[in-house]
Amino acid sequence: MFWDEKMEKLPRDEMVSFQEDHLKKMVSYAYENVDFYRQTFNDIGVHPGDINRIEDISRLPFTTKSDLRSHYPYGFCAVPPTDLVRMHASSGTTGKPTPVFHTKKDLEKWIHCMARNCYTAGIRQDDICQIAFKYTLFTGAFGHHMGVERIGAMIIPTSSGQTERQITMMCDFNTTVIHCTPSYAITIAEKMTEMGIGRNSLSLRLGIHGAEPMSEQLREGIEEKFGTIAIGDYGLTELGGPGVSIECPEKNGYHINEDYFYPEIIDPETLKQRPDGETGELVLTTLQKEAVPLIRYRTRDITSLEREKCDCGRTLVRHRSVLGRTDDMLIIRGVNFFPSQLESILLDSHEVSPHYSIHLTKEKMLDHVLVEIEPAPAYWASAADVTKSELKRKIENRLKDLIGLKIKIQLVAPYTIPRSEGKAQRIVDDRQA
Ligand code: DLL
Repeated sequence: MFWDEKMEKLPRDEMVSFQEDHLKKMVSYAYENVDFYRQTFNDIGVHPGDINRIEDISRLPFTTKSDLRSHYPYGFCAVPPTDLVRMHASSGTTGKPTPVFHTKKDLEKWIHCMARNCYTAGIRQDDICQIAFKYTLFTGAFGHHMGVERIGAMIIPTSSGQTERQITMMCDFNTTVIHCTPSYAITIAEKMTEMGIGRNSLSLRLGIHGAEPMSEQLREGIEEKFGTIAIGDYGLTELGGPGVSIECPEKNGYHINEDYFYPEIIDPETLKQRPDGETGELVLTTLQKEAVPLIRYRTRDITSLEREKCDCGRTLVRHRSVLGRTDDMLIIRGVNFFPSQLESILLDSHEVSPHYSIHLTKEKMLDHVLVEIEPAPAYWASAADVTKSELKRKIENRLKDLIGLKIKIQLVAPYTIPRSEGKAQRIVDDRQA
């Protein structure tokens, strides 16, 4: 049941004392080895010796992505470059990538977190795992690869793309676990339909899907199309990649590897901590990193924490599904919402396929949203125009009920919206144009 039973089931008081001990060491280590931390601590008059209890973390300054950017490339490294054994970088397509580095020890700990996560999801030694995250600078494929390898299951490192070949390999080699983004899972499922391959031709039983939000509707769609249980995993390059947290089969929140990453939720405006159960921005502090220690890193991801014991027996704190990033939040005529909130409505209707695109424009100084959705091919081919108009109106009304804003829907022909092989690009922002 457990990869690392002692730590996964550690009583709360023991976890807190473990975290306090590691936080103290981490803060001194960062202060002594990273100029940025020495300077920011000195600026606000905090010395590592002032940090004794876990609550003292709130006295420390935050670290942001722009701090990392302004110290590109090696500014946050606490070790000489000769001690580094691996670099990865964020998947952003504009500007310089945000790099992360690993020492030999970091790599070993990352592997441990990923093995723990993959085991929690349900991977066992006799599984055949097809890794359909892209093998590049992106952390997704390498992280999953190393975790599965540690468990001793077989890996098929297909990477993402070449979807027909991907499916053929799943059939021929009896793949039991697929690792990919939720949106690529949908692309694969759609290609299977095109190829006339049903879920019964596959041996799949489990999917691990991360790197982007997966609404409950999207999860249900994936599970139904593949006949799998779909588990979400979460992480970010700056903290090393996947390996921060994962759902267990209870699907009741993501268990955080809190012996490696200390989580807080803050109000992104006031920067004050928020209590368990309240939604806000996730902030993470590395407790064991050697190459790039990060203190109070603002992930920009919106979620909440739950500390009640999970039915799986793990005591590790959980975060709820990430709603989205603060920088992806849309503010249209004063109403705030995340694309993932629209997704649950858009996918709630069997006439609609799970492909949509959100277009933002500016008209007469006001922001406008138009959501393009693709009806399912069979519906599109057979439904009368009047039925299609009704579907459009029905979805518009549901969206209005959910977010209190009239959002225009446009039905577009099947296969019009570009398919994802990694993280889906759902938003087209033409407001500057
Ligand atoms: O996406 C690492 C990863 C790879 C995680 C594979 C899980 C599986 P980045 O490219 O740096 O790293 O993007 C990190 O993606 O801050 C979130 O906004 C988003 N994200 C990652 N996992 C999830 C998830 C990888 N399960 C950013 N749900 C993060 C929602 C997620 N958003």
